[in-house]
Amino acid sequence: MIWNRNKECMSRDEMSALQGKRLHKVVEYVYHNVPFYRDKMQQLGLIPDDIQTIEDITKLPFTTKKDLRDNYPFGLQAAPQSEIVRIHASSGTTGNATIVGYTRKDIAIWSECMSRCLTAYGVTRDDIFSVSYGYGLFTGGLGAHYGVENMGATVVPASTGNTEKHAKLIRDLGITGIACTPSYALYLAETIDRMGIKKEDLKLKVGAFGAEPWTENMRKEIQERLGLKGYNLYGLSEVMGPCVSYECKCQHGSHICEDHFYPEIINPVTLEPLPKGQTGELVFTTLTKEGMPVLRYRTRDLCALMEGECECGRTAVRMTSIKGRSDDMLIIRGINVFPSQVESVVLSMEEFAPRYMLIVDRVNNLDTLTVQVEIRQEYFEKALDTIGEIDALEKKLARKLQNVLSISAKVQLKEPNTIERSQGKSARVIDKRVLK
Ligand code: DLL
Repeated sequence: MIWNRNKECMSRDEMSALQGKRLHKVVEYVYHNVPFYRDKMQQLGLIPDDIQTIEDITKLPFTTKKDLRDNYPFGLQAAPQSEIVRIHASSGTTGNATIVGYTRKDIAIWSECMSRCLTAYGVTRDDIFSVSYGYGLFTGGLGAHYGVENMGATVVPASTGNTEKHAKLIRDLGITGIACTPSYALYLAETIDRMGIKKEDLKLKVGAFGAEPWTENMRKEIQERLGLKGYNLYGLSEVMGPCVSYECKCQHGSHICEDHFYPEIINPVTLEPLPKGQTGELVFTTLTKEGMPVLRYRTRDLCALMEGECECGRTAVRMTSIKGRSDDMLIIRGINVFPSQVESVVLSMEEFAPRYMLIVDRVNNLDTLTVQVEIRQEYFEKALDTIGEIDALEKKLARKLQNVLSISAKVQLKEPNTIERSQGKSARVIDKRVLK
């Protein structure tokens, strides 16, 4: 089944013509409504009429997460506040979140694209679908939720946490589909085992997994343990949320909703477009968004584009799985974490030297984060006499980190000069997770 045959199966010429028309419109719209884009275009000597076809896109400037951060909170918003019906936020690199506002039309397009994904996975109105991405500022929960409702299937807004209760609901309600991070799916499988629930007692058929990198081995393990078929779901808040691309039954790359999100692949160093099929940094331009459109947004995700019709009948261009990042962003329990966010917290506390280390691990399929920080020599000599004081300082840092990162971290205070100094570029992260 195909949710929107008109758009998902367009001929290349029709698609390019539509993209060109939409690109011109969005460029005109941001030129008149977002001073940031107008300034950037003026610096390049561009006016909206210079952008007529989709090929003209390479004339436009790039947008980065730093641009969003520098214009925090609403600087890149194009629609008036009265038109914004929802706001989501994603991690910034130094504590300031990236704020994304959506108009009613944006939410309708998001839901439509999410319904395309679910239909490609084989979900129908008869399915009961549980959404176990976090609900809240993160786009995962509400994004997937609206897509399920939009297509008329039944949504169970299970969210994360409370896994035993969730496992019981999956069995008792005969839940047939689940949307969550792949690592949460493995954790759920373990919980189900521990509770003595058998795979045969479950009706699960489909999993919509994303928000973090995962491998074919993880897919196999999840499928085996939960008795379902796992599909990739990709997206990012700055562009929309989950729904930007999705696997079909052929599972040979993820189809991009390219009538709404135009993809390019660039060399992250020279910023030049790369020839078709080469791996580089994925860049998106939103073609229809009203709330916060982005022009040539650098995702930092590394992948390649695959053209040509897929056996499923869709013509929409596909992207390979994400091969890595061109920056230092970590994804821990589905949440984006930048080492610089930890640094900003450490530097804000006089008790600490600017020496820290993030240790990321995966224990029983759950990501853990440990932050080691060196206590400043003066402070160590003067103030830290008792275990109680060390304990209080640990708790204070843990609280601040939780506030900034939105996930909990275990804090380990270190004596002065004990965190290993690296020779060249300082290594701040030890990621022990091996994605098998
Ligand atoms: O993670 C949106 C989302 C929610 C996607 C639920 C899929 C499912 P952000 O928090 O802004 O948004 O993080 C976006 O997560 O640039 C990738 O690095 C990574 N990512 C998202 N989906 C995948 C995936 C959501 N399927 C960042 N595979 C992106 C690998 C993914 N990485």
